[in-house]
Amino acid sequence: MIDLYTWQTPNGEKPVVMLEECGLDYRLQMIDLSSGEQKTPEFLAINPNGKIPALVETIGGVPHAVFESGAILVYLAEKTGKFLPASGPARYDTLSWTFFQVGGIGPMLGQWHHFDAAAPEKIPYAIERYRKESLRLLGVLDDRLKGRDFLAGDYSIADIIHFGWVRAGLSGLKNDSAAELTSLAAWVERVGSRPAAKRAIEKLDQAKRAKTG
Ligand SMILES: N[C@@H](CCC(=O)N[C@@H](CS)C(=O)NCC(=O)O)C(=O)O
Repeated sequence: MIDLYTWQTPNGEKPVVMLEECGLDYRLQMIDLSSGEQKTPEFLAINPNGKIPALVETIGGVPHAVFESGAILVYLAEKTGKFLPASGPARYDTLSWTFFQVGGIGPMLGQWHHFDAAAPEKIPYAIERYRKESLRLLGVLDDRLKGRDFLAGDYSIADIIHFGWVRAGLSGLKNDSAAELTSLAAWVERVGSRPAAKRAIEKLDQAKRAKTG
């Protein structure tokens, strides 16, 4: 059985979409970030970095933990043989765009949101630095998607890993910059219309409400 430790955030959503796409059985274990459950000794034993998502699969009574969303998606793709080509250029194309999210889109949009909306002090230099880099990265995705349906050939973990972040990023953008990212906006619609993506969003929402009341 697979236990997914997660919360309703763009990083937390990625493996839920993947599990739904793969049709695997799993249990959602909600880790309430607002009450610090990600830093308990029990959770740190699963992910020493104290962040969601993390997955534990118990096979033959032996639990095996995987953390970092990119590693979790690769693990599930290799387990099922889905959404990541097994070899050759298509595999590395998919991995390149997958890790573009982990190393670029996630950290940059995350810092932008932090300095723009969450930081107790408004620091114009920090807001501008991360806003500019986030828009540049979103522009790279938009260019990539011109004339293509998905980031790396067929629908893959590269699309799954970007979906929540790009959806949140575009909805947070004021009209001016979002208007130019038309290929990316069309891709968000395309990925978001998949039944698995809809189920994942709904299941996370329900599980969060069940936990927080
Ligand atoms: N690189 C990590 C990032 C994970 C991450 O930043 N998770 C956030 C939620 S979106 C978290 O757990 N934050 C709680 C904390 O830092 O205490 C991944 O892709 O899995």
